[in-house]
Amino acid sequence: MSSLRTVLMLIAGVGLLLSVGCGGGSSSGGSVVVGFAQGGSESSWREAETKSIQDAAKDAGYDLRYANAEGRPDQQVSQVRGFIAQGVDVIVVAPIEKTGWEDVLNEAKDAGIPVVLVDRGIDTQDESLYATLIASDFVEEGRMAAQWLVDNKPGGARIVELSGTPGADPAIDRKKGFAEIIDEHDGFTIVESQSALFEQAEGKNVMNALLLRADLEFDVVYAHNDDMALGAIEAIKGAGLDPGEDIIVISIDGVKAAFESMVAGDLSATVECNPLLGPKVMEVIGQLMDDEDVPHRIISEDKLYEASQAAEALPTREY
Ligand code: GZL
Repeated sequence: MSSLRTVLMLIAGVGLLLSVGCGGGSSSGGSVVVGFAQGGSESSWREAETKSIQDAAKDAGYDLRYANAEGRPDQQVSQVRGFIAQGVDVIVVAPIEKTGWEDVLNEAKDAGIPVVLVDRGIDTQDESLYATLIASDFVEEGRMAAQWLVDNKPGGARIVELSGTPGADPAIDRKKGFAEIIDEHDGFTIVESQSALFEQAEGKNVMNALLLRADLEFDVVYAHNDDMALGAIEAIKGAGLDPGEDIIVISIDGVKAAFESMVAGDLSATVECNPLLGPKVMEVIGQLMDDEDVPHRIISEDKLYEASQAAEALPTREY
């Protein structure tokens, strides 16, 4: 074989390799640019989610641009608009609220930028505005918490609900699922429901105020996340009461501090809601960059843990 022919064959081979081997790369040919619009830092769950997405992007070799709206919905919409202006390859959003997304997601669609919703859903008539939603089933989480309660307090209960951020998908659906189950059982009533914004300090403040109310009697606290439950537990102890005995506290998320609280006998149960969504998000981004179909809804599996299981599970908790 002449050396010229060998060189030509090598060039053709390299060309072929390049043409089939660039799946997963950005339209510009460099590494995939991902804009991630996080909604806040209100809970330990969210800190774990942020880290998971940042770490997984690094492992995948993607260029992650990170914005955090710290609980301000308008700011989050502007940050998504900023990513569109930068021409990123894909936008990942953890929406603070369910509403207010149609305009900006239409702009992303017009710009040809796929959107991946992570951890919370949105209200829209147009399902084509996002490629997929990767999140837990929050109605089911609420049902699991309520089921534990009716099984473990069969005589009934007067329940205070500490709800999450108003307008947020998990706050709406955790309320709905919980109410659905307790409504089927006599003697279970929600005597008060207030938002504590998914924050521990706010959980403590709200519970302090409720404990001072002479008109309110309750023996259960259902918190939409662990941070608010842990704040409520501080307040209950501060009032000289025994959480787990005088007032039963149950919540959702399954963060490490919740397991520690269960081992200490304070929290009675928590429904795990996995924040380690990064690897799944990056897998989906890879598929989108390769023009593969992705399911429109990807549900993370959740599971309830009660205090008796906490000591054994604690060493294995990853967040
Ligand atoms: C759930 C997530 C919720 C967590 C909270 O996917 O949106 O928001 O339960 C968090 O702890 O702040």
